[in-house]
Amino acid sequence: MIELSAKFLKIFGSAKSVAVLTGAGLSAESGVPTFRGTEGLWSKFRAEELATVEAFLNNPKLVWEWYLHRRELMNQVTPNAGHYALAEMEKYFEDFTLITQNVDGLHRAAGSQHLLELHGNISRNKCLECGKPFRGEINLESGKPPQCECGGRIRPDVVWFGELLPEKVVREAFEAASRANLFFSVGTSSLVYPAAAMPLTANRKGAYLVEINLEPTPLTEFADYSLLGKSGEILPEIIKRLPK
Ligand code: BV8
Ligand code: ZN
Repeated sequence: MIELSAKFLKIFGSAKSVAVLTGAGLSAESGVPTFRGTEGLWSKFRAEELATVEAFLNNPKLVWEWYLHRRELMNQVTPNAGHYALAEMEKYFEDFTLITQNVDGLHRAAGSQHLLELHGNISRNKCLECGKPFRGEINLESGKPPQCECGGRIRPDVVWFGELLPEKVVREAFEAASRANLFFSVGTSSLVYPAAAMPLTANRKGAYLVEINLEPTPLTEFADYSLLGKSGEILPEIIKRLPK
């Protein structure tokens, strides 16, 4: 049984506007490797080698192989109790926004509606040049990435390092963070910007900031309440305390 602070429960019971930022830690219990953990996806490769436009232009086959491998993985995993708890939480607040850095689609699969995907979605493809969505088969036999009608190269529809996040999604996320009474940062190492700036914005604008993570992060010192542990265990405990 996880002890929850009385102060937190009071705020949780009276909050009107809630926002949540999630990272790879939320999907870890579904079997999706995180990025920076010891078994992290990038332990073999470094982010810069793969999740950048340069890497793709340099070696499209390698980058596509990495994404196809991860897509394979995503097709075999299902949401965990943490995803379902957040989908449940959404129903209890008139203003609830789920902001995710994850590209695995598990929040939508768990039933979350008001979802902002900051870094795109690994199941979607688009043209590098004209941005048009591409629904065709990704066949690497030729060694070159599939081509768009415009002649451009097809890439995964995710945001790479050095790329801007979708403008509308970022604006809505910062607006949600700014008006939140209560902000949860869950399962993220709080290293990647601009996502990592969102909990800080919420805190600065007066939100009660809760961090749920396996380990402390650079955000921990700013958190009003820090819960160390598994999101798949802690979030369901919190949901149990929702006003019936
Ligand atoms: C941008 C999609 C404007 C792709 C991702 C130098 C040059 C260029 C850019 C920069 C630079 N310096 C800084 C920047 C900005 C850069 C950045 O922030 N870099 C960091 C690393 C320093 N950001 C960008 O480039 C962004 N764009 O700023 O554009 C610009 C333009 C030009 C130049 C400057 C700025 C774009 C960032 C988006 C990159 N794309 N992913 C893909 O997935 O392949 S980021 C990637 O990291 C994922 O999206 C992931 O979600 C995200 C963050 O990682 P986390 O989710 O936090 O995962 P991580 O493994 O790190 O941590 C997991 C945590 O969970 C751990 O703490 C662990 O303890 C915990 N955990 C584990 N299990 C559990 C758990 N917690 C609870 N329960 C558990 N069971
Ligand atoms: Zn195109």
